[in-house]
Amino acid sequence: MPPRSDETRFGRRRGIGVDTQAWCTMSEQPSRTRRRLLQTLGAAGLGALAGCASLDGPSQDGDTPSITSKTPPADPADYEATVRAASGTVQPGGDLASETWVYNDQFPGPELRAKAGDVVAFELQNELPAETTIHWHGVPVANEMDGVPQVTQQPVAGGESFTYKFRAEPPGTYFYHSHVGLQLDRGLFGPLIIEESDPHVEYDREYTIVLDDYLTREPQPLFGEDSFGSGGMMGTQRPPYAGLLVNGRSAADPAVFDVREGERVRLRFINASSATLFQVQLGGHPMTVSHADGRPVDPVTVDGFQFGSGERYDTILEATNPGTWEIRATPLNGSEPPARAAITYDGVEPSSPVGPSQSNNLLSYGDLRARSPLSGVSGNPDRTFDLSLSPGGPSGQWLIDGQAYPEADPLQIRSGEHVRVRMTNQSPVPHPMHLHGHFFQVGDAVKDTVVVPGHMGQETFDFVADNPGDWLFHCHNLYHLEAGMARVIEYVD
Ligand SMILES: [Cu+2]
Repeated sequence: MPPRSDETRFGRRRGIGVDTQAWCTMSEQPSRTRRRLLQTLGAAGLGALAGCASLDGPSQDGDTPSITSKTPPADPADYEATVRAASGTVQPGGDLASETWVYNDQFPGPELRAKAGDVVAFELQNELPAETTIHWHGVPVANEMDGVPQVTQQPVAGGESFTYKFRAEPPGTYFYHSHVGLQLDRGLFGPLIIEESDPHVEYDREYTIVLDDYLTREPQPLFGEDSFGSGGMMGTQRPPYAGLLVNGRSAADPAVFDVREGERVRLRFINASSATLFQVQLGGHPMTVSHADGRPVDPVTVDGFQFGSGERYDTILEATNPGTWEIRATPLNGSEPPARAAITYDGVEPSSPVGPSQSNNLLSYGDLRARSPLSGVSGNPDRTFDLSLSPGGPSGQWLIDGQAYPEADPLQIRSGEHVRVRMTNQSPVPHPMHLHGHFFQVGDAVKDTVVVPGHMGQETFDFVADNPGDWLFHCHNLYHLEAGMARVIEYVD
């Protein structure tokens, strides 16, 4: 890996003077060169850029209003919690115990819950022998709270702490995780729930169901001189996992969710895996999808759904079929046995869970209708990016439009713009693409992560540039991210 922390504006090369006049002249240079210069110059260079940047496209004196950068709330926190990253032992069941890195000695990390509108303050205490950060996946926080090393903050050194403060909104099902290297795949993740005051679906109880792909050894990057030769393109997609887990439990000692006959149960499914596309189904029950990536949708009843790393679906279970039933999450891009958990009805004799039958009605993005579509994304966009997703480079990197992060041009936008991103997947494997800091409209759904299928699959999303800052846009397969599949989306006004 290149030594990223030495190359960035949050890096260690401080104290280089910036001649603003010279910088404005430099801004005429190709943007990749500018980016490198900027990275070398450090934070001062950014300020200079803000004063003189020019780029093609709609100008600021057009009809795109300028939008002020979001800042963390000044109000005192309504809810505070400490999230301590440290080594710990996890025991998912069977022979899967390992010593790894976790939050608050729990695996997954503790469920953080807040009410919509609360000011929350989460103190990350880093007791790891490495730098770390926390990213609040899906929550449009102020840029400086987004937890992306070298893009939004200096990583937090071992022995140090950092408090993330933001307003918990909008309500939804989210998760939080380390955004440093492959740390998420060690176990540094947990659910984050922002409660609705007035949900559009009724339910009597709820459970959070976190799906994960689990290693018993330290994760290693899959790219490098040998990866293409040894495994081909598929070999660079994901490591062989020791098991697939529900809430940190393997099928040998599964998580069990109790329900009562007649109840409506909200199940919040989070794909917190590092590289696994899952198909999720229940034994004995259809699933009514009520939220996609935390955003409310018109309820749609299906036999199951597929989702990629970083996606979330909330579903309502109508408990009308007493028994013991299986929740099954089958990997679609791996050969491990499915992740399994059980739903048991109160008062029913324990028995082995009955699995789902063949499904012929799986959710597709076209089934999703957001209750509150994004405003500002109808009509023609102010700016369109056509991006190919492909493998490439001599060492098996993963590219967005031919470039591997961090040696990649930022995608430059202006505040207030309606931006369209069209992606074509020139590889055989799916890519769950995630945009930080914004929701986007994909078809009639509002999401923050969308899977672009393999073999020339295409997806298009639209968003409004309403949260100024530098934001990461990347594949949420960590091994692809680590191999370059990311770009910075940069506001230049
Ligand atoms: Cu990918």
